[in-house]
Amino acid sequence: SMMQRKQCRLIGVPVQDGAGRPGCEMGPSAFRAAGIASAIRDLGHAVDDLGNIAPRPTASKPHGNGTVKCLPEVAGWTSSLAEAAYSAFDAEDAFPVCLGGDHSLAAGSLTGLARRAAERQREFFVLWLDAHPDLHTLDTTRSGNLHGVPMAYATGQAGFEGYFPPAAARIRPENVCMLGIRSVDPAEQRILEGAGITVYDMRAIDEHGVVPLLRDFLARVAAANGHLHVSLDVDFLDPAIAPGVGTTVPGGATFREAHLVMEMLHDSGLVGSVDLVELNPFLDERGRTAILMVDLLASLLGRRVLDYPTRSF
Ligand code: HAR
Ligand code: MN
Ligand code: MN
Ligand code: MN
Repeated sequence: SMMQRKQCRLIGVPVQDGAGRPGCEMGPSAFRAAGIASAIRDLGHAVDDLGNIAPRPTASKPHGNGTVKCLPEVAGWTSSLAEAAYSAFDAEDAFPVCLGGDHSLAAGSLTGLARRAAERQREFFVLWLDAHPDLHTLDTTRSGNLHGVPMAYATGQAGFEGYFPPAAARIRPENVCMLGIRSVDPAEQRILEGAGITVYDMRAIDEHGVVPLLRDFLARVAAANGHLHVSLDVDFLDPAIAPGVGTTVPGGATFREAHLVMEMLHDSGLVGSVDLVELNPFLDERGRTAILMVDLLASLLGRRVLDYPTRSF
């Protein structure tokens, strides 16, 4: 078949210090209980479960914005995941999958993976599937929850120096596409306006459907022979189908919209790494959100209804 066989490397990142409420530390265990390794193996890929990483003690100054929570802890997770993701991405066919953990882990995954891509002279692209842009800086966050900042850190916004570890690599904002966005704080709106990030909110999905939006971005990645990283936040999905998350926002992607995104990503052959984040098993219902996230990853890795292409219409 045309399938590219991947060497999937599961990296458990049980961080919850970036979220406003506890529970995400159980995420990696829930993904494993939902059968993530066998779902990937059944598609013909290899799976190496590297276990869970631990945060590395990291020096971090106290921040003047007194609202920022758990800064040394999140800095420590960022440092250890940047290293673990870099190490796991040790071959062209290596396919790191970061099992969260809250979305603060993207500070480490994006910068560690981008460092490796840069060594290989591969342009690094990010598809950010989320209700939120997570584009606060340490100075603009009002909640103080650091799952709201990883995109600002990874794209090199000012104000992280001395608080977070120096970024292993910087993501070009022009190489980021956000899809499913429906909750943006005023400070994030201001950063977005100047940043050069492509943002497709839920209204764009309603008006056009996911197909032309994603097709455009994938064409840009393909033209650059880029590496595509997918960061999938549970709250991209509508809370009616994905209740296991601390930050539910109404009006999210439907079951079929989400699967169609994954199917298109698979067919593109461009994706080389993934984050699965914000799963909060304490808030889930009988594992349904964990199972849905595993099924979406399976679609991205080649699961389909029919074994042969039928898109001749
Ligand atoms: N923007 C809000 C804040 O900073 C909400 C951030 C929520 N982020 C996540 N991940 N749940 O996307 O508090
Ligand atoms: Mn997020
Ligand atoms: Mn979110
Ligand atoms: Mn690659």
